[in-house]
Amino acid sequence: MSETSGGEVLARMLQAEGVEKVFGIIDGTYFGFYSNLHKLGIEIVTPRHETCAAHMAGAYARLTGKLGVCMASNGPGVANLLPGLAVENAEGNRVLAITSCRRPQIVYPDRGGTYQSFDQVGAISHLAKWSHAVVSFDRVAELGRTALRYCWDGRPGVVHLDVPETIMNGKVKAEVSPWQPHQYRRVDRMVPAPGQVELAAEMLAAAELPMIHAGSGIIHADAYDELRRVAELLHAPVTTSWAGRGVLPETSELAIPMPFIPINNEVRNDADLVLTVGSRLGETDWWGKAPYWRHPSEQQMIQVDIDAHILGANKPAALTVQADAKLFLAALAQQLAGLTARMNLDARRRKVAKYREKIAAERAKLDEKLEDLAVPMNPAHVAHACQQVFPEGTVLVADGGNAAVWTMMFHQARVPNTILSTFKFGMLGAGVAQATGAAVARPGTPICCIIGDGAMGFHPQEVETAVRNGLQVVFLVLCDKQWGMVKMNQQFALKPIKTLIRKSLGPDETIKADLGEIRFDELARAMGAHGERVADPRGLKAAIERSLASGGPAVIHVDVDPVKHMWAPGLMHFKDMHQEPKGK
Ligand SMILES: Cc1ncc(C[n+]2csc(CCOP(=O)(O)OP(=O)(O)O)c2C)c(N)n1
Ligand SMILES: [Mg+2]
Repeated sequence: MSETSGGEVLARMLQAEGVEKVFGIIDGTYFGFYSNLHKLGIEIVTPRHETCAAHMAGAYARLTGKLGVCMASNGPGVANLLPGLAVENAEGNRVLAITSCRRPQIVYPDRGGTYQSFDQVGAISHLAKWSHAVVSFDRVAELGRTALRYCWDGRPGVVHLDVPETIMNGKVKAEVSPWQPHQYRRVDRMVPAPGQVELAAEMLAAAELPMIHAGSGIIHADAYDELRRVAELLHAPVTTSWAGRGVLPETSELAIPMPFIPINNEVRNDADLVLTVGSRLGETDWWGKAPYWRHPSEQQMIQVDIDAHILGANKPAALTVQADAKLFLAALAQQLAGLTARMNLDARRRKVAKYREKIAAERAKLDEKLEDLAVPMNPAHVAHACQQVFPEGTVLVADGGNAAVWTMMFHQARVPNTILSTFKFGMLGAGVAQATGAAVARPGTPICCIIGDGAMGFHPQEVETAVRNGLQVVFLVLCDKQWGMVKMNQQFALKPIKTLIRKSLGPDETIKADLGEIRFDELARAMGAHGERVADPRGLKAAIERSLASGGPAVIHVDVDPVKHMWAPGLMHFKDMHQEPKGK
């Protein structure tokens, strides 16, 4: 037995788990942890705000399928980490947070006046899958294994381990070599019961108009090919959750892109059987309820999920299957291959062709906005130009507000798992760190981040993180000098008729909705990045090309027409979503 610290034990466990990166800001209270990460060759990526460490870990986890690990130091570091953990847990990203806390003798409970201390587990346990403190050195390894077991069990989310500074740094005589992951957690995929696969295949073959609803469980299971195969065998249209967008490339005739909400509603009302895979059917899926979906009395559901707590949670299911999505869909495809002769494929084809016509018409209507060449530009140009200039398969990060709505409407998801946002949380500013985390996950390829001027103001400092770490993120900041999305809501709340007639109220008619200007291009240059400012849509592509050619991070300050920006397409559906669906 040799001398070791709790920090070393944890670092070695992470190494055994294959962890290659840890995101966080250094501090003396866990020197024993990160100095060992460093010694073992695990890279420490340091943002300039702890909440960004959580988002970077989340984006990294989602894009790589690996565990995202972040760390923060007791008191202020952990307090700064909290919003990021709340968001990453909500989004369902596999993030392990390791934090330091003060010595066990003076915390849990606080002796009264303990420096840099609060009830970290108490706070995080409300926003994580599991959160516990280590109470003595002999439990570091055991609780580390428990944390890792939770990380890989059920729906991904945040798991937290709080480790006292004395245990992190203090040395004791102990066994150093960690258990291997298969010795303490499930490492194989969960196999579906064969009888359930057969039954699902029979139901889907017999259905008149089956459809598939796919969530981000498809991403976590890497089940894109299997999803496509099942959809093709059934000739079933595929809708997705917002976070699942692109799991079936939108170039497929069976893909019903999420932004075309009325067509999504139509598909969901036509289907007599829904195969839901890896989705909770949450509020952004309108809870699976009428009138957005057909009433359960006329629409059966087969629900497949890795997490038993999701099955039948929001919509009644005729068949619930707890299984890995990839294995289930692969087995289902095998079964379905023998049943195609029994399917009413002609009827399904006719329906899908109708949906395609409607999508094309809707697309053409939206694309009329691209003919608008006024200065400052119509925001429609931004995502469109990005898709033309960035290489195919570039990860696109859409931050919140109207900037995200415009981005979603003018981007086509052609490659699975290439869109990041905070779909469930709508956390302004998270996109900055998601983009830098994405660049760590996809080294050597540029990342595109489209973000509002309000949101960029939350975390512009992370441009320096990108510079320091050689991460090629191109930020396109849509500058309307207002909290655009909220200003639009306010206008309708305050003076709806005048808003409809004039399109915009006067400067003193809204409440604190306007912002001053930050020259994001100049700010970028001050941090060592490339900076551009563009207001003319005819100059946009060239600005993106120059930014990419700079080879490093870049910020393009894009002046958009503030009134057109407020009138983002599809906003009324977003407002509707905030009400309980009226169907029983
Ligand atoms: C952290 C955070 N604070 C507040 C909100 C509420 N909110 C939603 S959209 C929005 C305005 C966004 O402004 P901006 O980032 O400039 O984007 P725009 O809508 O102007 O494109 C606000 C304040 C939020 N979603 N997230
Ligand atoms: Mg704005």
